[in-house]
Amino acid sequence: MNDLEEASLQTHKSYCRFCHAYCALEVDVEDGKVVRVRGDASDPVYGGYTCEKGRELPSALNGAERITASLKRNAQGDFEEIPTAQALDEIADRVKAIIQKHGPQSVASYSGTHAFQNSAALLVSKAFHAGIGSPSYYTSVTIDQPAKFIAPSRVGTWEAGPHGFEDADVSMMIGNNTVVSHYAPFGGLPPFSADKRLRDNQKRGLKVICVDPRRTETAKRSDIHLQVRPGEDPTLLAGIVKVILDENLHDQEFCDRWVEGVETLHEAVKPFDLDYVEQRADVPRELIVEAARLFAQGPRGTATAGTGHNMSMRPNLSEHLTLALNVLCGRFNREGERIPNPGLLGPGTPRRAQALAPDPVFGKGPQLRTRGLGEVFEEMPCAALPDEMLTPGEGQVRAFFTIGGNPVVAFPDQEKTIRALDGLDLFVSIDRKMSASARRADYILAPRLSLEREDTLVLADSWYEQPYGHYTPAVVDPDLDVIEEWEFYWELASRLGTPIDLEGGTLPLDEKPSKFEVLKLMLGESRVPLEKIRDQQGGALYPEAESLVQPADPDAHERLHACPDGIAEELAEVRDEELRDDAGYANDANPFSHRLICRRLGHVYNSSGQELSGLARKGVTNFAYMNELDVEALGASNGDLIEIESETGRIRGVIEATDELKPSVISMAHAFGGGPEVDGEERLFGSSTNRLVDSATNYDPISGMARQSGIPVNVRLVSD
Ligand SMILES: Nc1nc2c(c(=O)[nH]1)N[C@H]1C(S)=C(S)[C@@H](COP(=O)(O)OP(=O)(O)OC[C@H]3O[C@@H](n4cnc5c(=O)[nH]c(N)nc54)[C@H](O)[C@@H]3O)O[C@H]1N2
Ligand SMILES: Nc1nc2c(c(=O)[nH]1)N[C@H]1C(S)=C(S)[C@@H](COP(=O)(O)OP(=O)(O)OC[C@H]3O[C@@H](n4cnc5c(=O)[nH]c(N)nc54)[C@H](O)[C@@H]3O)O[C@H]1N2
Ligand code: SF4
Ligand SMILES: [Mo]
Repeated sequence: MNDLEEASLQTHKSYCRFCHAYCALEVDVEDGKVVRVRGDASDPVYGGYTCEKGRELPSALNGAERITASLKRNAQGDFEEIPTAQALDEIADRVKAIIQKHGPQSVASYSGTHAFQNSAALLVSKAFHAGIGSPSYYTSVTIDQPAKFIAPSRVGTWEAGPHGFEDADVSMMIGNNTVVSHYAPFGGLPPFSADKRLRDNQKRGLKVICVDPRRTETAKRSDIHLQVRPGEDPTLLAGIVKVILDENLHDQEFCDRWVEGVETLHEAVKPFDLDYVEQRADVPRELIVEAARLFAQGPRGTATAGTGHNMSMRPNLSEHLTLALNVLCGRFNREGERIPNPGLLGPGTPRRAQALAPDPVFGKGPQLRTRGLGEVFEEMPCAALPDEMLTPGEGQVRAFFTIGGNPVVAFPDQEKTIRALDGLDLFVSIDRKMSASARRADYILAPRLSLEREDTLVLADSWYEQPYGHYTPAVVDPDLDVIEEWEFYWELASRLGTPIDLEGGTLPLDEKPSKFEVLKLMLGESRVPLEKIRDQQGGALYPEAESLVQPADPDAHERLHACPDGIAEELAEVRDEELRDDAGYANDANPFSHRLICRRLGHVYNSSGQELSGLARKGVTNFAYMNELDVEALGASNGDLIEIESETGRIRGVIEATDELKPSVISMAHAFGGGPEVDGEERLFGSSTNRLVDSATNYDPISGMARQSGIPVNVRLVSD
């Protein structure tokens, strides 16, 4: 590098927003362009870690596939560039007319995974909807793991929170592969430099139990791997709970003081004896007992679950039984202990060693017209959104905004989703590329991307096991006519004259506030002032946020519910299911030979990344991974095409043999492929497993979650 080049090169601290792990970065900028990123080795939490996706950020910002100007569909159906301000005027006029004619409920938003990466998008969008009086607010949480909110809301919560990971003796990870996904619920393996973190903790003695139908990267490192039959977590977990209670391995002192319903739960799991569980879940009884004893022995550490069992049938029951393991074994922080995840941005209220009453997050608030579904934790369930677009009458969704999401490949029942989107009066997408969904929109607004935005760690605030914070300025300005996701809602609200009320006050509508002002109003009073985090370069620890668990109120009387209403009944239903087909699968009238399960691939993020050449090199199709014996039985070999058919749809996939799966299981990533326009090009684009998913019959009655893993399918060899 010569002196001149060196002079124009600047390095800034920031963080990656390709996924929810937010790795701290050093970003090299030359002539206003990001040319390189690397992990910030001085960061106290990440220590310099990045993954293959984060390292492609320069091409995500500068790549040819980036939408660099807002687009409008013309009368011929083609997209034409339009100034963003003009697009906003036109959109606002159309929204006004739609609200006048059909009421506010007809205007809906869906925030997908990339909306979560903009720290102001979600809450401003939600407040916009409240401001126009529309309950039609949807996010990807309701096609992800809504059971994570539902289960504790039925059980009650422990104010001082669950044990953390860093001092755990045991960790049970169920349908969760954090070393690849960089996702874990609190108490599980923190997703920050996860691989090294797992290794370091195992070195100090942590024991790991993994529950997964695939011998994943996590399973390979585990002390015990329970290779459960897809969808049979309720049975397996009921069996583990039964062993713990039969053998009196639970924390009796904790349960006596703080838990009710232990006997009821014990009674409800009685029919799940080892013979039955072994046969149904296909896990050797010795391993079930060993896992139960190892977990119960603890004494510290939690059971946590990822998408695996949440995508399967009965997610609320599985998530409840996961939580029940923690409740029975008392895996909560006690008086005088350090709170592992104090968070910086929440209010500084004390955390006491006591139970808080259950407060169900469902069954109240507005109802939908679809399948008896309604609001869950103040959101509407995505699985019902296409029906709400298609069903005529009052409340029909006519105007739809998708923000950093791709419903065509992410929502259950692709055919219905496409029909619903194509029938809208107005469809606006904010997306950086011409995704399978964006290509169906009336307007595509070009977003300001990560590294071009100021942001702070709102979503992840309570995920850190240290008092960690990071506020990044925008590192570059793209010099394009682009918009932030929250600005879209502010621009609409200012044109409609509707309020955006946030925690700390109302957004001014006459003059656009700065992002900092928006974040301040959004967060209200925070434990560490946002100014302080903003003024610090890079990620840092804020020891003043450290806190210890306070004693319980002397008259604390609430208790955690080990077996809230509905759980015993659901367990009884599970036990009543007939084990019908050869593979021992329950509850399916039709004899399907295989089960298709979900998984994540390291080099892409749902439907993002496939378009970047550096990542595409690692594969552009979502291989259908299957056991060698299954491949042989088809008379096939690696690279051959198969047709995979469920009760309601069919896709094609490229075979890849693996010994990580038992026979009869196919493991395939979702969010590949596109609409019918890429049919026949599975080798180039993959295919959408959601074409196999039926949202109308196999769904959870509380959250609407459809069965998106453990999908019963048949397979046959086909030719190109
Ligand atoms: N069968 C099955 N279905 C599933 C799942 C499964 O395991 N199996 N998983 C479910 C889960 S957990 C989730 S979260 C959903 C995901 O559902 P979605 O969030 O709807 O899907 P993504 O593919 O993540 O969509 C992200 C979109 O954001 C765009 N994007 C990328 N960067 C930016 C940016 O900086 N700004 C903006 N505005 N847009 C950007 C991408 O181009 C892409 O179109 O899918 C669910 N669907
Ligand atoms: N690289 C990468 N990272 C990602 C994503 C990505 O697409 N790529 N997506 C992001 C998103 S949106 C999310 S929500 C998180 C999800 O994060 P994780 O939940 O950790 O996602 P996965 O890695 O798919 O792990 C799910 C596991 O569940 C297993 N599984 C499938 N069916 C069953 C079942 O019936 N029972 C049990 N016990 N296990 C089952 C699968 O084999 C798989 O190993 O990851 C995020 N991170
Ligand atoms: S894990 Fe990878 S994609 Fe996720 S934040 Fe870190 S570098 Fe970015
Ligand atoms: Mo997700």
